[in-house]
Amino acid sequence: MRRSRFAIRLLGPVAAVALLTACDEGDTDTAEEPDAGNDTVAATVTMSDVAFSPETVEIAPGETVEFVNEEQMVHDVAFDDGEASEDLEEGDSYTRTFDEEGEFAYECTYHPGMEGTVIVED
Ligand SMILES: [Cu+2]
Repeated sequence: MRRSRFAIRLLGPVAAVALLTACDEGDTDTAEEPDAGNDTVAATVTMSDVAFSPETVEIAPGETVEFVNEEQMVHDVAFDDGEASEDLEEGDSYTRTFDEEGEFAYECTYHPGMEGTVIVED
């Protein structure tokens, strides 16, 4: 009786470690996925300290912006026009190519006040 209880207690931590290991492998796989298309990235926006940096980027029509999450906190990139990334974990990136001129505001839906703008003009 005592032995089987001891065995059950041991299984808890082992299962937790197995789960963590599985998550790590998942992250690695996601990071190795190729970016959508092979458009040239004209600007990179990083996510760290619960902020987009730089908050405003200016590009020309047809250029691509890359958003990279550099911290251990899930963020996303949700544009006012409806375009949005998946949830981005540390090391994940999202790219969007802008063909039209205009100002494209976006935010992280998880963190109020975490927002930025992409300005597209010739
Ligand atoms: Cu966020």
